[in-house]
Amino acid sequence: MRERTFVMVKPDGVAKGLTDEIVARVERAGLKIVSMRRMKLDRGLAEELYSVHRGKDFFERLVEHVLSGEVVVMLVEGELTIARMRELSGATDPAKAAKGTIRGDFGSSITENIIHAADSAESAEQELPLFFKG
Ligand code: FUP
Repeated sequence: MRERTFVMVKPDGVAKGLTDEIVARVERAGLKIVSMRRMKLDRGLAEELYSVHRGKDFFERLVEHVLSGEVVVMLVEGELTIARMRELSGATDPAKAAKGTIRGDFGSSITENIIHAADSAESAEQELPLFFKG
């Protein structure tokens, strides 16, 4: 099933110079980056992106992290893209993420875990329009 999903290289990933590496991994997985943009989030957008986590103890830390520098947002398309981007990303906590995954290879903590990838079709539908029109 052809799907679209939302992916974001977080500020720690951009700062570590990992954008090209992540683009290469996504493309090698046979997925297509339809659109990509480097940008700085504002607080409203960051809080909307993570609105499902509002009220949790890590919410403020998470928002502060994604506001701490530039991010690279991507619209990614392909067969089973949502599941495949989650596989490429690895477990949320880099300490638990498998080697060969983006978080397992490069993440330093559960907050500084390099990449965001929508976790379901519903999340992708909510997140994509925040960043990409049409
Ligand atoms: P994921 O979908 O893998 O990004 O993970 P979650 O939706 O559970 O969490 C979203 C983001 O919240 C994670 F990328 C990192 C952050 N987070 C924390 O900082 N602390 C936690 O205990 C859990 C999540």
